[in-house]
Amino acid sequence: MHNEHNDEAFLARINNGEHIEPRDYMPEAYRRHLIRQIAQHAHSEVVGMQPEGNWITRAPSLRAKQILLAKIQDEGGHGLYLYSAAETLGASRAELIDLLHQGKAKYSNIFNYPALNWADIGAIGWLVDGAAIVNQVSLQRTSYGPYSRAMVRICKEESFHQRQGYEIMTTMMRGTREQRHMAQDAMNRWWWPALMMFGPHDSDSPHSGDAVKWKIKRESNDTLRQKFIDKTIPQAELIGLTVPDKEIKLDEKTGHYHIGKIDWEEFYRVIGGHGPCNKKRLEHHVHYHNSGAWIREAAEAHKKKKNQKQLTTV
Ligand code: FAQ
Repeated sequence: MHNEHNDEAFLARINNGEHIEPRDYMPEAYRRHLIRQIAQHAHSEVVGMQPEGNWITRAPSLRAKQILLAKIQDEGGHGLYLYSAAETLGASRAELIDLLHQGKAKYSNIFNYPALNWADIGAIGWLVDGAAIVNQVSLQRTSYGPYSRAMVRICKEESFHQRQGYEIMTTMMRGTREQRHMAQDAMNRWWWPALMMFGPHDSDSPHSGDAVKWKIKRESNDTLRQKFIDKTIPQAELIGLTVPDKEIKLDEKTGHYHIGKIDWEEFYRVIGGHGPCNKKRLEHHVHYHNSGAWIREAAEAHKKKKNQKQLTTV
């Protein structure tokens, strides 16, 4: 199947704005690029349940607990849509999880930081889901059909998550001095890692060339980061939070905020496995994956039994 004619026709379809579907011709490099990105995205959703899960039993009210539980379940569901999208490219969920456990697949830098107090749950919803939405709204127009359709559904839920996070931050900023201090402390710790979620600067991003050519990425890492910055700084100011960056300046002409330097050494350290919680996150995932083996076996046995029954009744 692989020949120049196919590759040319494939690029023409991409440039024409068409979706590529699972049974369509695609270059092997396009397929591999998507599996890497979708798998990392799926792992992020699932590992991202951990810092929040830590607060279910300590949520300050029944309402807050219900909302947090629903949000965490949503994240698990997002992981499932994404593993399914990767399966349409020929990569099984078991295989992808195995790569995660071997440390060969990444997940978002952001989930290697601890959630220390209740305001962190607000900061995760507002800043982390907020950053995820900016990226994912753009990915709704990605060229691979199943990924694009998964994004449409995920974005609807993420926007609710962002609002619940902002509500927590707003409530805390209207509270006592200690609560305002907790909210500011969470802002100080999550702001920079949230900016890193968009990946390295465009000039240092090895995958961006192909991603843009194949319209997997519709906007660059820096463009999306800037969108998030421009949207989020006024939200912080509105509730009295200070953005932890002395170099922030609004360019009146362009309407964009200028920010200080991002600490890329920290980013590479964290995604290289040496962040504050990398070890804990991975060990937790491995432990619960292994202790849940019995339910996967039971589900397989049930499926087999059901199929046999159907065969005997035909
Ligand atoms: N973290 O050349 P690029 C969420 C790696 S979902 C870790 O720019 P690319 C929901 C990158 O993989 C959050 N690693 O790469 C939620 C590559 O390494 P590799 C997840 C990162 O792929 C909320 C290397 O650096 N969202 O939060 C990161 O073109 C609350 C070079 O980078 C997605 O995954 C990073 N932040 O662009 C859940 C969105 N950035 O693979 C629970 C889909 C870069 O060669 C609670 N993904 N790297 O070993 C994307 O849009 C892209 O993959 C980027 C990176 C933009 C993340």
